Amino acid sequence: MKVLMSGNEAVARGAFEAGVRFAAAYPGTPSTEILEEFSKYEGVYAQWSTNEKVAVEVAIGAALAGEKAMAVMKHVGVNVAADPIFTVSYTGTNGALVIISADDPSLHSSQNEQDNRNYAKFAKIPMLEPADASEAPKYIKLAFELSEKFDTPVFLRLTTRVSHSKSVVTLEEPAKYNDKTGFIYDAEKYVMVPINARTRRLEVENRQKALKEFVETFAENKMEIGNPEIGIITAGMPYNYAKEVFPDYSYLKLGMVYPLPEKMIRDFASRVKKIYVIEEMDPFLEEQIKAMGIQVIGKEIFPFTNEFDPGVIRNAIEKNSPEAVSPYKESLASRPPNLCPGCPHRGLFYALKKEKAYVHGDIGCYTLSYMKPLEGLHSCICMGASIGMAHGMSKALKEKGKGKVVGVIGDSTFLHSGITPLLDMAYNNSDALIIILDNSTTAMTGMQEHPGTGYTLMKKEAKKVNLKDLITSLGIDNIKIIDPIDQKATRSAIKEELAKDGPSVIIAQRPCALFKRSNIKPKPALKVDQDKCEGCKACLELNCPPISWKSGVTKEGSKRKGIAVIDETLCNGCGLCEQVCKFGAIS
Ligand SMILES: Cc1ncc(C[n+]2csc(CCOP(=O)(O)OP(=O)(O)O)c2C)c(N)n1
Repeated sequence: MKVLMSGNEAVARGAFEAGVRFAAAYPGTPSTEILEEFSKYEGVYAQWSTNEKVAVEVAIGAALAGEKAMAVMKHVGVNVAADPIFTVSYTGTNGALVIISADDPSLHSSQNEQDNRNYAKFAKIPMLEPADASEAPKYIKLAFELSEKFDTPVFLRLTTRVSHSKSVVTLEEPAKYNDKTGFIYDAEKYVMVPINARTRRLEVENRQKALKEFVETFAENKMEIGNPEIGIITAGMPYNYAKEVFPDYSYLKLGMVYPLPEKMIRDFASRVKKIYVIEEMDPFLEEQIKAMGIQVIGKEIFPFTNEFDPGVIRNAIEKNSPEAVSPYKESLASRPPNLCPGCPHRGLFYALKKEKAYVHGDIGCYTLSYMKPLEGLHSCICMGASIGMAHGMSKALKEKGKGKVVGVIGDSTFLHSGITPLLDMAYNNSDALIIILDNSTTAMTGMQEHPGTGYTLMKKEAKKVNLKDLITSLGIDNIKIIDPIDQKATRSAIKEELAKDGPSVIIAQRPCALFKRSNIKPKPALKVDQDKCEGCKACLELNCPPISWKSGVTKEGSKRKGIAVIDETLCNGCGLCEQVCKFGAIS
């Protein structure tokens, strides 16, 4: 049967067809749907881990027990997981281990644009890269086969466009699950103390050699000889773009982007006159091919940044210029993101702004509060960084920072990588205030469960971590729990905790406005009383989507030049604007 599937759905399907029954992940766009889809297949075990490092370690454990296991994450997740990844490359995997990295050229929803093909070379781990969803099932199967054959972890790299676009996928009969689980003692292979690691280090080089030979005949490295004047070496989604605009050129499409098939590349180079290497982001293939002594044209004319599209490729080759940009770029109106109506984060940041604090942010929906008019946070680096940064700044500013330095972090992010820096704060006696925005879910990536929600990915009830107890156990004495929509309570909690010496934590607790399991039911939409509104625009400072401004509505004896209006179809009735209006005009 043929079905239309996204790349992520196709990877999940392919893994299931390959007999994979074990997977762990931490959500992150563009990778998230892989585990969500995989978890729906019968007989599988799939879990959200607290972070990507844990996900990889869980998958390594399963692989050492003989399973075919996969760990899934977005590109920056590989940074978090890098420590175990670099060493499991030495130990090998016993069962099989595939690590999926979903990269995000153009930073559609990421804090950076790193090219994770570099990790393959850096960690000496082979990497496969499908060009679209239709190739994805075959590629994940091949990744597991390679892992078993060479006793190595294997990377499968996707990009946003492969993960999220749909292609026709041919479904195959799932392989029967073959239970090979058990544990074989082999300390020399699995205990990476220096004496053993030195031996394994040599094994890695032997494996590299074997892989380099294997890759010369790997069927997914495909040569298509057309017009011999121009040859294109490419991989992944850019192959489709190039094919669309230059169907007649000759192609070497690489299914394995590391290690490279040197003989095959030399053979291709001997058959064409001029070679372009077409790849998004880094000159990863280009540099390696140039190091073989083969002349190619690459980043002289293709951009280093952003996703390509057929227009980028056509422009670059026809205009022979790195200035070349896509002719399609200008057509979409920009739509800046905003917090949803009823979002609890809005209340917290509205109150926090009044303190004129130095706020270190983190990654989640709340990051959106940095924009005007809330201007709620003033830095954001990576998941978990807010706490360490607040602590560092507070120590550096000393007296100048007293009552000023704040870190804000979501509940999922806190559990991902906020616990250790908070322990550091307690241990080193910080004066910073940390605010945990506990909306009972991982909202930004689409409402995934985490240890604070009380449910697992597979919809089983789970132990729910008690944040207050956890934070107390780290050595923090000043802890307050507030509802961030309640402005009076929120403002006084922030004021009080900022004034204290030593570390403080406020847990701002209210479920996400879109959260289905919430016990807070949406209330009727609020309305503006036209007679009472003085047109002061205080409610507009909330940047709440339903609130807008209607000019030209004047009132006798008043400075009013217009009034606030609430779109009832958007308002969720949270009541924040009601508290902000000094004239009692909103109810
Ligand atoms: C290392 C890493 N992994 C995953 C992500 C993707 N991601 C961005 S924010 C976020 C979590 C947001 O949840 P939470 O902290 O609860 O805040 P909320 O969005 O619910 O306000 C995730 C998983 C990322 N940016 N970096």
